[in-house]
Amino acid sequence: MGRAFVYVILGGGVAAGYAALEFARRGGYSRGELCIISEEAVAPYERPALSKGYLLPEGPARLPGFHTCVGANDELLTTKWYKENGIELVLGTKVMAADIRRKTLLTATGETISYKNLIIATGARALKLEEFGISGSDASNICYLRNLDDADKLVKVMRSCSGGNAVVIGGGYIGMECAAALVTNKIKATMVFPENHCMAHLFTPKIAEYYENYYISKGVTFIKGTVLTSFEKDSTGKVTSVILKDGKHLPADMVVVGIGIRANTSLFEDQLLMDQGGIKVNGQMLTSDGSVYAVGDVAAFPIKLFDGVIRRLEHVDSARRTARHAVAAILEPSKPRDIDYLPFFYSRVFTLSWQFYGNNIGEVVHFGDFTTSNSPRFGAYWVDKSLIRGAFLEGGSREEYEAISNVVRRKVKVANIAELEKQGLMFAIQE
Ligand code: FAD
Ligand code: NAD
Ligand code: ISD
Repeated sequence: MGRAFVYVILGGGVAAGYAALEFARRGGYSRGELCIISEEAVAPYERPALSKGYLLPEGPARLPGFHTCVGANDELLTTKWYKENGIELVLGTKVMAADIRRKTLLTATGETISYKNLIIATGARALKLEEFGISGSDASNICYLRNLDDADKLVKVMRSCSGGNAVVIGGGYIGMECAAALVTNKIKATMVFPENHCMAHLFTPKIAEYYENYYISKGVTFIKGTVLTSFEKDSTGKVTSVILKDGKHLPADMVVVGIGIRANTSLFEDQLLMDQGGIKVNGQMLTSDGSVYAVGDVAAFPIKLFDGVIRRLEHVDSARRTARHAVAAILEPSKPRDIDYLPFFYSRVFTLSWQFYGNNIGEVVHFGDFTTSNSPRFGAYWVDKSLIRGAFLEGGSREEYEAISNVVRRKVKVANIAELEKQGLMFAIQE
């Protein structure tokens, strides 16, 4: 049993949705020639909503409201849209094997799907505590967060824990956004992570201090520089406390775990070149096989702005843009154009909102007011070899974010660090 398509998008997440829209806009396929195969049961959606709007106690975001591509203020691609645009959605279908030489995919239902061009958009999976030697994280009140099912479990568990205690494992994006959601849902949150401060991969100690103090003012507790070793459970298998390395017991009605991800590369590891834990592609998102592209979290691609260094980015803007770029490369092979991507990360928690552009390398120059919790506006530049390489801003306007992104994209020269510090945000605005 089998079906044949010209174009197959494997994975039905953010990148798949944006790739579909790009195909539809360019019109480079006929009805029935393009499909998306996804393990998930629903059409592609804006994954970032799962740790933000989806977790709100009042008026939470729900599908179909946040299907792609509303996160980029573009069309809402409902199931009906895919039908109208002749794109087949093969949902609830996991691909178990891929044969790059034969150009076929084998699904869990035993179907063989063949393609002429494949776009791999398999994203990533949440790392499990078991991978760090800690068992029991399948308990009914322990939550990971990667997909809609995880988010539904989290909402259900939160609703059953109102007024109770949550322990959040991990001080990265999931930890920070979920801790904010927990206290907003009237659940006391204690964050536990091994680093000295939150968001250690991006924030400077000074930036982190601001957010930690803000979180503390909202009732979040931080336990830093340590890890958990095990869980204590009741007779029903529910976690009742988290046990830390120093033997301390943290009472827990629920646990949220955000300890990083692994790109979903396993179908291709012995068939395509890998790099940075992902599938290596060139500037057109083409893998080491001439018919196969990779986009989104799974793709390791050259960043022109970083002198062609290969990076795998785990962020939504990158998924959207690499997806569109791959489709353009497929449909316009005569106009090969290398992606020129400016890395962009952001988060929104409580009433705070920040954006970061570029690379956090070099000397850090902070600016703005780090003391107010009321409409704060502060940030930092990263300066390497006298050039602006990265910029962070909390509480900026659209124009201000555009200004900091511009100085990073242009690698503006810094003649005098003290002057940059004095000018702060004005440096970017005046450039
Ligand atoms: P995904 O969106 O993960 O999609 C991968 C798809 O592939 C899934 O549908 C999956 O089921 C499917 N799949 C995988 N393997 C198979 C298989 N074998 N067979 C069939 N289907 C398969 N980034 C930001 O920049 N800002 C944010 O605020 C932000 N918030 C986030 C909040 C959460 C809760 C999460 C989990 C991530 C967030 N991110 C954010 C990261 C962002 O969502 C990802 O970078 C983005 O989703 C990557 O898109 P993707 O299409 O590559 O992968
Ligand atoms: P992360 O990489 O942001 O953070 C992982 C954290 O896990 C680290 O900061 C560390 O504190 C912690 N950690 C690592 N090993 C640990 C251990 N053994 N015990 C305890 N803590 C440990 O990853 P995440 O927060 O899990 O996020 C998952 C993915 O979702 C990432 O790709 C992220 O980019 C994406 N995401 C992004 C956003 C955003 O961009 N706003 C929001 C949510 C999720
Ligand atoms: O990019 C995003 C983001 O951060 C969200 O919360 O998309 C979603 C929403 O804008 C879609 O509802």
